[in-house]
Amino acid sequence: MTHAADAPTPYELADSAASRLAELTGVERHDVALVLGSGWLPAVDALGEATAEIDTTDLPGFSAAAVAGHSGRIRSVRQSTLSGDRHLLVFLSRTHYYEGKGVAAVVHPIRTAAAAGCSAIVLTNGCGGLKEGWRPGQPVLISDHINLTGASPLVGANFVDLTDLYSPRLRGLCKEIDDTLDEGVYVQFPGPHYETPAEVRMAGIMGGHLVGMSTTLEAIAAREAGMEILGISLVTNLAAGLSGEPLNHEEVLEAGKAAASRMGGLLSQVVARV
Ligand code: 8IG
Repeated sequence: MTHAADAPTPYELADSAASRLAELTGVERHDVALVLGSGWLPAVDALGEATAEIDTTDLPGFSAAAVAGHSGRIRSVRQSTLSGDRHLLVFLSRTHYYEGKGVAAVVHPIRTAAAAGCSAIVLTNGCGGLKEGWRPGQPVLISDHINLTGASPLVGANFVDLTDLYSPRLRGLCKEIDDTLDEGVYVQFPGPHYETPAEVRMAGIMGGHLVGMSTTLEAIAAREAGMEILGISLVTNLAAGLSGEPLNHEEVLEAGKAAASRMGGLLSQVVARV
């Protein structure tokens, strides 16, 4: 036996968190999980009726989050659809890789959602946009990603396939709802600093269209857990060097407020059809 023999594995910790979540929310199983990124919080009320809201720190394995516009809370939302009620598990914030708490902490919500019964997850983020013509406030479907963190949530000889990581079926549903939606490749930088203009050019040469500090590690963990994944970026700013102006966090929050009703409508419609 190693010294870690009595420490829970990340999967056991997620099982404990899911059990406690069921107790605290009174919801035995959740159906679809959503993780809200920068600028997405104003869209949450469109999803349905909040039946419970808890602090992440009420659950095993979560630590406190602290970024303006994020709150370390988890909401259980009941959505009434033609095919009956479904229970959404909404993470109002995420743990970012740049917080230095380790990759296991970054993906603990994902594993908890899977353990809570979720078969699909919607990963949202706010990010910088590279494509000509994209404007702040514009949603973009993530078609694929490039993970520049150099990290993985998986440990050991666990060779998980990442083909079609971002579900073509769910992207298709989004386009049925809004046929103006564009797609792009999301590039995760480690952060917390934004990119230099040269790094943004590099991301473009590599085939990227969106630059951010989240999502890819979560998507990998969600794939490992067998969940269907939808990734949606809100372009909250043009990537560094493209607008002639420095980046700031306020424009991110502003773009979110301005886009809230469109984002809320898209999210609630797609979640109803997942
Ligand atoms: I909001 O331009 C947001 N998050 N890396 N670059 C990176 N992260 C971001 C950006 C951006 N905008």
